[in-house]
Amino acid sequence: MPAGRSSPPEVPLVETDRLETELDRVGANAETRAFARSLRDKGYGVLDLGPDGPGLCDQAVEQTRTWFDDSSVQRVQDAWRRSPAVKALATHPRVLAALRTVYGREPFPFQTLSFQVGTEQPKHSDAIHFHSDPPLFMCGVWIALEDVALDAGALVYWPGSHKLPILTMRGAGLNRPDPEPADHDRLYQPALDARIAASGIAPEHAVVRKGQAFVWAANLVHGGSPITREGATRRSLVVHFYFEGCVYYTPMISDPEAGRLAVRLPADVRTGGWVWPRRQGRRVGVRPGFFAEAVLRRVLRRPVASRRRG
Ligand SMILES: O=C(O)CCC(=O)C(=O)O
Repeated sequence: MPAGRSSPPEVPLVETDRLETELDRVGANAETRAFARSLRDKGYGVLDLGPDGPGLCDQAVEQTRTWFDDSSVQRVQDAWRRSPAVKALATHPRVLAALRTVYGREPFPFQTLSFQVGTEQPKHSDAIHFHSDPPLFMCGVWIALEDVALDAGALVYWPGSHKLPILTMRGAGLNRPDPEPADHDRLYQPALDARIAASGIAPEHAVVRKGQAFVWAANLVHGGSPITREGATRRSLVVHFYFEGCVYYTPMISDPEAGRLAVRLPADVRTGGWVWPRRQGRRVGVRPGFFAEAVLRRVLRRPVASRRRG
């Protein structure tokens, strides 16, 4: 918990009117204030990693290059386990300090995804993949490892969509207590598409520079835009963060309305260990499959490559 606070907030400070008081309390500089207000109002904020950022980006590209020698590899999960530069970016002090201030709990990175080209990923909110109890203590940090060009499949996002109600599997029309990943494509995706169309929100693109981090709130709708220039690269690192002292779960296979959570055991990139889910300070049981997976990944320390479909 950040120094000077007695008990952790149940709602991220960035979602409350206590944000400005906190910015004053920590003596936040102009960049952090602008970042915090943008995250509050639009659901995203940009941070510059500072003088060491571009060099770390180059090293991260170099240290992950051989994974992409196989052109069918689309992404590499958890390269931080082998690449010191990826780990340094995922635990960058500027990012940790800004998140600590705006959320009011201690942030920890639990996963990294390395990309060489754009993902063209359909629109989604991370709150269907990773969520927390109390809610919204999760965010994504997208780091540009090279300057981003619009035609290289820039990250696309719908500003302000983080304020829409969180779409759950039941909210998307599922009438069972045991959602499966296939239900996501069948129900969640069309329901989210319809919700965004009805909102009238126009999409924007994250055309950021090498060494900048684009941070999105858990419920900001985002995805990868089409690559319109053949052969364009879009080297990037996505770092997913949780915050200490929460329950962590996978909403896509949970029934939060009935209190049935698929509780995860997230890795802790800072230490190489993990962070136990907790409610009111007490440990909460983890789904056995997730426990086994966490143990395996910790022992093997091996990044996982995913190939393009089709
Ligand atoms: O990098 C992209 O194009 C999308 C990444 C993304 O949506 C995610 O990791 O949640």
